[in-house]
Amino acid sequence: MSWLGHRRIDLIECGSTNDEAAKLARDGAAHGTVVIAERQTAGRGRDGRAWQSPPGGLYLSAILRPALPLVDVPPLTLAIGVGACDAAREHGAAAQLKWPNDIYVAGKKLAGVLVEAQSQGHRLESVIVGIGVNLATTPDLDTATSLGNVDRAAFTTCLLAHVEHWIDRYVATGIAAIVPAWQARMMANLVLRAGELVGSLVGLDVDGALLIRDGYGTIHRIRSGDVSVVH
Ligand code: BT5
Repeated sequence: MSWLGHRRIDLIECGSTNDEAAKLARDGAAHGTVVIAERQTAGRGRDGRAWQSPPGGLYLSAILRPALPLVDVPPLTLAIGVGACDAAREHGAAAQLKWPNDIYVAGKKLAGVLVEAQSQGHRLESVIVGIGVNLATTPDLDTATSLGNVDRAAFTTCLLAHVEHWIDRYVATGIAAIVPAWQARMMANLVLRAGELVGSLVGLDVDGALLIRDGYGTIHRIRSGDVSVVH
């Protein structure tokens, strides 16, 4: 039984589908509700960055109400990346995951994922999963690429099916099934910075912690805190 997108709200334009979905979630919208816009005027990335959202792309946000404690939300974003990567591959792109959650093709960014949790104290109210994918239009950025002329409706259905599959696996089995799937799709040779530490991405530990190898060959486990991509 598919549940992701059982209720769909299609908009011509909005500021950010994540904001629209958050409003709907506050008003009680059900688990699996999806908001899609043809263009966004204030599309957001992480940490206040902008997401270029010209007509022709896919801008989608899903409301999830998973029975998970708040601490289990960050690994959920890895599962969503795996699903988005698979949808792009099914449409012919040699897509890979760039840590933490970007979808890259031949060194350029095809899609991004923005996950935002809404909570009351320690209780998780909802998770808003925002996914932006460049389809017919490539944004005016040297670093961006697009999937090209795919059928937008068919791609949307495919994306929702893959993302649903990986959310279900995560909720059913925890991080165990996600780590190997994520690693199998990840971009290697990435240099990351975590505080004072600069080193290459090794992958994920069995519990989802990030593994970074420093210049002396020592592997460090990073559980939380700010990690950025150097190149
Ligand atoms: C992301 O942020 O990659 C998350 C993007 C999520 C967008 C979706 S669209 C639906 C939903 N509603 C929203 O308002 N957001 C979500 P981040 O990792 O911070 O990457 C942002 C960076 O990607 C920017 O600073 C640019 O360098 C680059 N960028 C901006 N627009 C792009 C685009 N359309 N394609 C490729 N790269 C882009």
